[in-house]
Parts: sequence; structure tokens; C-alpha cells
Amino acid sequence: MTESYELLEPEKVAAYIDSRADLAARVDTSTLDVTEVGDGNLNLVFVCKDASGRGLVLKQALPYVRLVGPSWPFTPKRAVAEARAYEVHGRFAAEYLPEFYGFDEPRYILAMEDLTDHRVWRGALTDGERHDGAAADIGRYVARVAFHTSLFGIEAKAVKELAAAAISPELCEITEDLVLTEPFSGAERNWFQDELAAAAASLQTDELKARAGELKWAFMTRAEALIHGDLHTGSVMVRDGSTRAFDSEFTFYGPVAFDLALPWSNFIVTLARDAVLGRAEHGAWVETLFEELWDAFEAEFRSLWPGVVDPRVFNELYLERWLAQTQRDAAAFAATEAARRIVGLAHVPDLETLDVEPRAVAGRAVIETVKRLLLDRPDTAGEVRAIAREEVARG
Ligand code: SR1
Ligand code: MG
Repeated sequence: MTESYELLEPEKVAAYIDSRADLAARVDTSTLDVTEVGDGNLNLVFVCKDASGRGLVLKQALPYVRLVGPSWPFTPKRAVAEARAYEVHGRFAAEYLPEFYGFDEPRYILAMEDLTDHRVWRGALTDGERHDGAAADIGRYVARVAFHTSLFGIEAKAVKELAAAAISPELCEITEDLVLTEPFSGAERNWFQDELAAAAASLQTDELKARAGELKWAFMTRAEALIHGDLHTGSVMVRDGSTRAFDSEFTFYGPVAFDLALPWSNFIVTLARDAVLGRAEHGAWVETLFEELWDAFEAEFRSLWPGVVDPRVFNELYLERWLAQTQRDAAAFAATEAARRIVGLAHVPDLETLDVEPRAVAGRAVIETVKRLLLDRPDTAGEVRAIAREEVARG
């Protein structure tokens, strides 16, 4: 049954802010300008700015999937999960998050810093912009989350308590279905360009299905850390010198590799877009992001390792093996995320805004990259980059 609570409307936002003691002093509501800017698949997002330029953002979870409409009811409790992620991640990675102002749980409304002086990273990459250092920032953010919410950084009982509180079956089911199953099994809600029918069908071999099965199993069983859970480039805001990860409603205790994989998958998509648009210089820069992200992750993680809580068995040898496995798994998860952006339910404007023919060329290049990432099992960020470059160059 769809849950019932009052949804915000732009004209009611000023009164709503006045009613919240934690928000009322942050903006002058008598001069408030409110715009609903939600462009994601799930929520309402209101940017609220007063005449002096002070602002804040309100995000309200709808009781259904916005992408599809009220015919797909969906738990608004994802806002509780997102509030928890900001709170926990904010303890050790605050510089990579929006400042979190508070949460109205009965109405599932999160209040946070206005980042309209930033851009959504996806849009910036799509437009061919460079934001140097953003990939490294995200690598460091993932490393801090990986260390400080896992058995490496906190005591075992605390991990279990956090993990139990973070169980999120409905949100995880979306990823399990849309990312880790349907691109490889086929599904009624899958869609793709007519020109890509053969490429889409080529994902449905027994071998690729089994690879998707391996990854789905890892996603559903490897409760390593309180990961962001949906860290694609639409969940990151960038400005020169500042990178913020938001929209962490898919957070749960899952594999760290998944958070590294989603930006990588978007780099693959951006490379394909750059190639068909002839943006060689931007593409050459995007290629560097695979290693930039991984190297920053690894360096940050290694810098935290001396603080490991249980060094009796989590020794240096174990660290090397964990890092190697995480890098390998990131490559494979990146493939599943890239596949779903071409043939699954939720596509991305990076490719959808291209004309028919270049869109088909780019889509085919992504699918070929996906297959090689899953079948060749690359070990490193450099190998992922090389495979993506080869497939995109093939056109
Ligand atoms: C039905 S929700 C589709 C996608 O939107 C979210 O942003 C997640 O990426 C999810 O997979
Ligand atoms: Mg989102």
C-alpha cells in the first residue's frame, strides 16, 4: 500500500521552513525563491534561496518511483537511510558531503546545504568539462567509508549494529534487479535503441549470466562497509576545489568495490560519448580518471591501515589481497552498471542526448567494453582503461 504523508509544494516551502526550528534561521523566508529541480528517478528536490543569496535544499522522498509514476509504489524510508549515511559518513568524510541540516522523518524530508554553485558531475562530463581532482576526491571518500565503517576501522560489534540498522531490502532489490540481473536475463522493462537489438541480445549468454550471478552474489552477501550504494556521477556535485557525494539513499552494508565501480562505469560512457563527438582531448583526460580514482582510494586506504582494529589476522598480506580483490571486483561491477545504462530501465542523458547514429555507435562500444570487462576479468584500473579505450576506438 502506498504510504500517505503530505508532499511539499513550492508555494508551501517557506511556511514549512518557518515551522522547523533547525531551519528557520538559515534563510529569510520572506524573500524566498523556491524551485523544484529533481531530475533523478525517485525524489522531489527543492532549491530554496533568499534575496541575500543564502540557501538550502530540501529533498523529499516520494512514495513511488518518479521515473515510472504512482503505479510503482516505493518505500520513502530510503530517506531514513540517506540521513543515516550523511550522519555516519559525516564523522570522517565531511568535506566530501553536503552539510546536513536535519531530517523530518514523518514527512521524509532531508534538509542540506545548497550546492547550486556546484554542478552535477554527470552534466559536467557530458558537456566536456574538466574538474581536476574530483575523481581523486571520490576515491578518498570511498576509502574513508571503507575503512571507518568496516571491521578494519571499528570494533566488530559496532559493525554488526550499523549493518543491522542499514538493512535496506527494497532499495537493494532495485540494484539487484536493474543492475545485476536484467541486462543479462532480459526483462519487460528493459529498453534500448532498435539499432542496439543485436548488442543487447549478445549480453544474454550463459557465461555472462553466470558472471552477473557471481556479482549479484557478491553484492548480496559481502557486507563489508556502509557503502554509498549509488555513487554514479549523477550523485556527485563538483566545483573547482570541491567534490560532494549526495543522494546516498541506496546505502547499505555492501561491497566497497561497488562504490568504486559506478564512477568507473560512467567514465566508460563518457569516453564513448567523447569518441562519437570527436572530443579527443576530453576523452584523453577522462581516460586518466580510472587510475586517478583508484590510486587516491588505495593511497588513502593504505594511510588508514596502521589504525586497523584487529591486526592479528588483518595483516599486511591480507591488505594486499583485499585491495587486489576490490580492484578486480570494481572492474566487473562497472561492467554491469554500464550495461544497464544501455539496455536496462534507467538510462542516462550522457548517451540519450546523442543523435541516433552516434548514439548507436557509442552504445555498441559500451556493450563491447562490458563483455570484455566481464570475460577478460581485468585486474587493474589501467586494464579497465585500456579495454574501454580499445573498444571505443573500434567505433
Ligand atoms: C527505479 S530507480 C532507477 C535508478 O535510479 C536511482 O538513481 C538508482 O540508480 C536506480 O537504479
Ligand atoms: Mg539517485
